[in-house]
Amino acid sequence: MTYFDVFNGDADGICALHQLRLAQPRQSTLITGVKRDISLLQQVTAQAGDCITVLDISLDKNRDALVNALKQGADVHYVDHHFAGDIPTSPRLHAHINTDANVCTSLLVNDELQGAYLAWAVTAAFGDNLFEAGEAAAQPLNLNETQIKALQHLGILINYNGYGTSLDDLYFPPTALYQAISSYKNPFDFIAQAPAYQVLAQGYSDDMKQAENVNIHRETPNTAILLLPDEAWTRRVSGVYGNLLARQYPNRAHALLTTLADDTYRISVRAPLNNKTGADDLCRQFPTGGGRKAASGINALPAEQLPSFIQAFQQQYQS
Ligand SMILES: [Mn+2]
Repeated sequence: MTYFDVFNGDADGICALHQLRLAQPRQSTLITGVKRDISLLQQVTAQAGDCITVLDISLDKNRDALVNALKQGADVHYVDHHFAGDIPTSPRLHAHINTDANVCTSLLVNDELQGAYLAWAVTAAFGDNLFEAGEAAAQPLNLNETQIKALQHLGILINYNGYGTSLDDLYFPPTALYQAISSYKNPFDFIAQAPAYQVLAQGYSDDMKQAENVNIHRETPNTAILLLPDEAWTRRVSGVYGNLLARQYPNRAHALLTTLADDTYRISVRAPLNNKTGADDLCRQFPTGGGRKAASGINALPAEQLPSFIQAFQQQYQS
């Protein structure tokens, strides 16, 4: 019998697993990848009696592998907040899915664990750019302003580490970052003591300085499109920079486009923070698109579809 932990390589995925394994330590096979690598469940070759935990990856994008694992006789605990579509019914599937725009997987896990490791769930909410939900969830911790800011920055840094086209772009493979975090019950100790924290803080600061020099490519009163070169720093920073812009301009929707060598665009969409809707529907209209209501993306938009993407984006958020 094998345990598999399958999790998104971003802050939410890592902090969700971290909470679960603090509560219930287990030797498991870890399966993860860069944030956008979400077809993860197919990497599991399940056998009867195996226990699979799946965190923070869309069920809709993993349904075939899920159905297959259940058919093989594995038990699956699935926690997520992305679009799920039809959820298979099986006595072996324990699905905890909530696509509310103000929850994240780590907050759902926090509910399951009755707040046992709340500070890590709050960290993840900040990582997923859920600043209001994160602060609301943090109430019982009675943190001061400085401590809240520290968890916000930690969430952003762990999330930042997940962005890239391949693992080569990242400072740490997400398994390594999870392992670096796994011995810390308290995120403030991780911040104070872990060398990995210092590495991420420096990398983030360098990348963000470059991002702030990028001009806006197209702008309407409620939308802005930025065009980024395809370099390791843009692959790392585009998602967190999009989150920052969303917080700075809460009434504006943002699309960050990266020109790729094969004549496609990688796109990150952020709905306005004051109107967290539609980003998932918008991106799903295009090949390789998906995500959540507030934050979504397209992995490889063919160049000839760029005008229709821009039109659909501007139309979606025109008012
Ligand atoms: Mn998430």
